[in-house]
Amino acid sequence: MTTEPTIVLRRDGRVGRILMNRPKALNALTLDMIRTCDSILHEWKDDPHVHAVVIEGAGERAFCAGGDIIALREAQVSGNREAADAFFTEEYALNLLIATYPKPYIALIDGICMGGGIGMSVHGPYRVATEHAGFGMPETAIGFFPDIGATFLLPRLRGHLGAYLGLTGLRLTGADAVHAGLATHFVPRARLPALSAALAKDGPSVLADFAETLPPFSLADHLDAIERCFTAETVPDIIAHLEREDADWAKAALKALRTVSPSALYWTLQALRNGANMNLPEALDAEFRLTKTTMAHPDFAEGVRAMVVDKDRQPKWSPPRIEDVDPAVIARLFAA
Ligand code: QUE
Repeated sequence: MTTEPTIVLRRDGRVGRILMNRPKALNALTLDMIRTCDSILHEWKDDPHVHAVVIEGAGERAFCAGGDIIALREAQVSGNREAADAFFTEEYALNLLIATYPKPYIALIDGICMGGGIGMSVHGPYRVATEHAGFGMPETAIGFFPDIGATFLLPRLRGHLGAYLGLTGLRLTGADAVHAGLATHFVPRARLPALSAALAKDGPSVLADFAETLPPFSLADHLDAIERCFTAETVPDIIAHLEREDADWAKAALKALRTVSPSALYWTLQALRNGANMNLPEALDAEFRLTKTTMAHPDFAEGVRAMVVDKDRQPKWSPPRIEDVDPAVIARLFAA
């Protein structure tokens, strides 16, 4: 029996190619995958034949759905903090390596790109999104928080879009991701093979030839209202502002906020606020510390159970309501 490698590496013309290859698991990142990417990026850094790196996900459904949170949940519930620490230490180091990589790093994002998948793409200089791309940071739905440097990235999006995305977990299409600044180029799926071949031949300068004119930002008419609502100081204030907006986008946002972990809303808003004043290494360090305290909260194991393990989508949050979250309990998670 042969097992498929979870990362497929290939040299092709002027580029080194990385394929995340767990299509049935939506290319969710295991520690092995993170280690393989880290070591090849170090090797290619000093390889004069590799002028740029191109990363893609296998299959049509996903670029990368995130981290292997099933394994992380098991590590947490069995008290194996070393395993969780190793995962996040190495994942965040890889995010920083991508952010500081001395050669062009080009992500071709066709399908969902969430959490750890954002970490594998958005820190690089070139992020190509197709009409099938879906960008999201849905960690509040699993009782976690937007990590992988998202506490650095999200507060820097315009008009408090980052708080909107990070709290609700709602997804952006590929074109909207370009408008929001998460992606840099919009290229139809049908042209990706030609783009990929051209990148191997001529490097990132070909991107401009493939990028399509963007359709309008679907949130364009709501940006002012999003800013008004998500600039609010506290989670209950954001809810109160949204309740005053008589619009479908606000109803969808409210529905999302009332579904995800109430505690995670609180610690996510605080983490995003803190990250606004940090550089990327500082934000990743703060995120690492926050993984320890938030994963020990019952909502993490319960959220992963409900959304990914049992898939019943009926998490029992503690406390169950936004109104019952004690801000002092949240504050302690940041002091640890
Ligand atoms: C929220 C999330 C994640 C999620 C579902 C959510 C997430 C993540 C996965 C995921 C998906 C497929 C897999 C896997 C994990 O799902 O971050 O191992 O095979 O990684 O509602 O934040």
